[in-house]
Amino acid sequence: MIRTDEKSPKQKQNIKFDLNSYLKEHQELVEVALDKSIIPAKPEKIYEAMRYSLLAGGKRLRPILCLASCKLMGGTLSMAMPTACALEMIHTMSLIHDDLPAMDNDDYRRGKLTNHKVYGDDIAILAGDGLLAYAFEYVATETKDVPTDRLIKVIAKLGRTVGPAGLVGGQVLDLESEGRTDITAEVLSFIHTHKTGALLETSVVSGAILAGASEDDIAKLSKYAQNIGLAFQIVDDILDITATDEQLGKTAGKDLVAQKATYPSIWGLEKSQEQAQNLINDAMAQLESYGKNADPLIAIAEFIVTRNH
Ligand code: GRG
Repeated sequence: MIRTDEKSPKQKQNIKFDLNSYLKEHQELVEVALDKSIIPAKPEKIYEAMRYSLLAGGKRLRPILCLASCKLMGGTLSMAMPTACALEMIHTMSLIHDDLPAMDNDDYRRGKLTNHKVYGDDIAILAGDGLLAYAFEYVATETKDVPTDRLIKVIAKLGRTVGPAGLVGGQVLDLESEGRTDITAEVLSFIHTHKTGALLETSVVSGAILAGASEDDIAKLSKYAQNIGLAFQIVDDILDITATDEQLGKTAGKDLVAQKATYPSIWGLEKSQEQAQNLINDAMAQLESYGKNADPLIAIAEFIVTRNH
């Protein structure tokens, strides 16, 4: 007789969530959606430059966070996919502008020559501007089966995240801090919560808004995302010291050469690692009430502190 109440060997071992397969599957979905999102047209050069950076790979962490959070809150992948693509367009435009000679002056990004190295500074600026504007058009026109009030909330949140209260503000303070030796952990935290954390938080929260999540759920997911955002940046600073050019797909050790204030320069490597781990533990605690449904977001949080690229 077959006993249906008995646990299989797999269940007995309490098999861990397979993040690699999850990331691979979702990265593939995002790649296909991104490829379809921008159809080449005239003038050919600008579409080519926009697609060059948008389709250059990368972890696709922001779109995946948006999709995972929408799913956790009872929504579908298709409800969140246009926003997921827009998040990646915004992220990519910020990388293109960040790499310009007037900013960080980087030659490599995602293992390829930076946009301005291939197309020139003028086209790279315009490719960034094009991606930014198109991101908003894309969310507004392509989102289906989502009530308009939710969509407007998402569009407003995206706008706030990009502007002076988000990425732009963080980048300005970062530029002003260059070459200064008196940068405190508080200033550094302001820079990173704006430059990096804001877009990660918006990725998670916008997925939840699209799914119609309650204020209470949004507050928990926002806290989760703020914590992983800061941990992500601390790990980024650590990797700049410990990883290779090949692992990073860009020049390693740039912060040290530029004598830039980073978490390891303020706290040392060991304390930085410890702080990142504490933030990740706090992030995971926010999701306890969702049980196994939160496995993807929990595993992504763990990945952030253990990644080597
Ligand atoms: C947004 C209007 C506007 C202007 C841009 C240049 C700028 C203002 C802001 C800088 C933002 C920036 C480059 C922050 C760093 C974010 C970061 C940690 C990038 C690396 O992210 P990963 O590791 O990269 O997710 P991949 O390549 O995997 O996507």
